[in-house]
Amino acid sequence: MTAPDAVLKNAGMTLYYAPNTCALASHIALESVGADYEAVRIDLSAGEQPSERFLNINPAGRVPALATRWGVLTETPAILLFICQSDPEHRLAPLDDPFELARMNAFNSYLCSTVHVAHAHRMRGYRWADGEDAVRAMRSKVPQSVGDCFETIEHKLFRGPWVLGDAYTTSDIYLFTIAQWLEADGVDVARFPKVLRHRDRVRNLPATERVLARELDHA
Ligand SMILES: N[C@@H](CCC(=O)N[C@@H](CS)C(=O)NCC(=O)O)C(=O)O
Repeated sequence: MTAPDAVLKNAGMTLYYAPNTCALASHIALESVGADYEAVRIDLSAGEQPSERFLNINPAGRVPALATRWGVLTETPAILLFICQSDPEHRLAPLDDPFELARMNAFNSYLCSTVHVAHAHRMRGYRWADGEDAVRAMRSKVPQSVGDCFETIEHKLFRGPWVLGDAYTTSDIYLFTIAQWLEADGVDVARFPKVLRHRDRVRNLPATERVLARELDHA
């Protein structure tokens, strides 16, 4: 692979995304470092996501997928780490501190493997259980299970002013992305003042504003 600082210049990457999904985190991270990329919308609602064309890009049939000259990357924490290691100048990760970098990955893994999965029980319960009652029971648990995750974030994981403390990292971008779903998940957001203030701050950053406008425009 090429030297890190050359990776995202003239990289000609393609981000496959859908609006209002976890792909927003990768989209904002690419925009934040000024990467050379094209954003291609996958229409999940029209069923394009499991199509032959998309399954050739990501056999798991999910967004985000980032096509690079070395191959396709999937899984938000991996894409985020690739972006910040490829562009160390923008300092979206504590790259020179192994422990802090591991903390960033721990937080991002928590969002990916615990919070996101709890949220997915609202729309995709049929993946874990059969029968309408079971799926309904999964859906009705979401306000509590997602709310419990955000209790942990609000009171135990979030340091302030940013997730890891003084430095703005990919964990902030990713938390912003997942926190967008709170209201639709039926969670009482008033319980999480730190998360809400953080969500507003990230939303007002120029890279976030540009990406949200683009995703809305393509929707
Ligand atoms: N663990 C994956 C999850 C990817 C994922 O589930 N993406 C959702 C959008 S938020 C998706 O593509 N859903 C379509 C589906 O599940 O069929 C990641 O963090 O990137």
